[in-house]
Amino acid sequence: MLCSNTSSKTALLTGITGQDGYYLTRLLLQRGYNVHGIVRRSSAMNRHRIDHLREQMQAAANRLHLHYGDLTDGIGLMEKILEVQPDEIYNLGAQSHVRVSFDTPHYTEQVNSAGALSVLESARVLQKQKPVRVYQASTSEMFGGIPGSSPQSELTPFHPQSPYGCAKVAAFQHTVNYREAHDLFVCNGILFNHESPYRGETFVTRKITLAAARIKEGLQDELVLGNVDAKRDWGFAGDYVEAMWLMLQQEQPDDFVIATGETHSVQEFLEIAFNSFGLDWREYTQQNPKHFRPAEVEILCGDATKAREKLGWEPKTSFEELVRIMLEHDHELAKREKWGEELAERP
Ligand code: NAP
Ligand code: G4F
Repeated sequence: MLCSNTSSKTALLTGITGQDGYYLTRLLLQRGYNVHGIVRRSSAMNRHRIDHLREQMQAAANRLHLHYGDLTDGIGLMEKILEVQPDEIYNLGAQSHVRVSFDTPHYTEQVNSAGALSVLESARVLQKQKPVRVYQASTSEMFGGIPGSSPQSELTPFHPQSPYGCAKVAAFQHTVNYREAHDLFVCNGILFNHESPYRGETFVTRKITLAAARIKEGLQDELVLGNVDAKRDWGFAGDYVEAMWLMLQQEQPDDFVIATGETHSVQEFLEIAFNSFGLDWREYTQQNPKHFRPAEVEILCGDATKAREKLGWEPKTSFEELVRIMLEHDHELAKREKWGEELAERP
């Protein structure tokens, strides 16, 4: 059951510059929210998705505000949260790359676990002044790999297989603890992989759709991957942010698995992507050990029955449609890149 009047609410997002930040900000602006986003300083601009959103939603752009901050700077974060006084906080910020977490385990722990704790502490302090609700971006990587434990639901034990997964389990547990110890309205969304044309370019789906399109246009010769046997439950990010929002509109806080219930291998993804351009993926794909992980989660497949029954949420976009949307987008990008090169070569 929904219990909200969304018209003049204020939301604060960490991770607003990422894939989910784009889709969630779009949804919140469409629903009349004032949206505040934490962006971290980097030497190159990291706001291309948000800039695109401002262009797409010019009429709502005055309700979108960005602030510098970092999940590793807990005091600055709390100051910002107390200043903005949000009704809802969505903690989407993370070092979100599983392979990279093996190279940067301490950093990943600081951002993904201690960072989440800083958000919860800020909400605990803010709650003394006004009610606040918090969404924590938990993940199917927390399930990791126990043979025979698929499909995974809210009742499946965690067995993370990476520093990323371990840090997210800690954040999950902190979130549950703040709910129980401090009576905070906090929810864990245990989201399975979700993708889109705004997906980061080093995640496997986007890496494949970009490469297939660029190979089709003669801009690239090969695609170098790791384990193509792994299976994932891939959904569309636009559908999944709806579930995040729904969790914070309920009467009681709770944790929910969000997934499609279908699983596909990386190889299947490759086949569909390359076939759609009339190409054979085997002719263009190499494997390199640097893209393998010291420990791999072999199969993820989620059971989102609880979300369907309690939130009324279900995915709207099929796997085939998701791949098609990503391919169409990346083919357009490749064609533009090719025209650009051809124009530059003209005398
Ligand atoms: P993403 O595209 O990689 O975005 C991550 C966001 O976190 C970016 O805005 C990034 O900023 C920000 N960030 C990174 N380090 C930070 C720091 N130290 N301080 C503040 N912000 C920082 O990830 P996503 O796919 O949108 O995922 C959103 C969240 O859901 C993440 O927490 C991820 O772990 C979790 N999740 C994702 C999936 C999925 O399949 N996409 C599934 C389950 C859970 P920059 O732009 O500056 O890098
Ligand atoms: O696209 P991936 O890097 O996603 P992964 O590791 O499943 O993590 C994503 O989903 C999680 C939810 O379960 C999120 F929490 C996390 O933040 C992130 O969004 O890799 C998917 C699969 C893996 O099995 C990987 O080993 O693809 C395999 N793979 C094979 N070659 C590759 C590659 N992955 C990447 N990134 N790059 C490769 O070249």
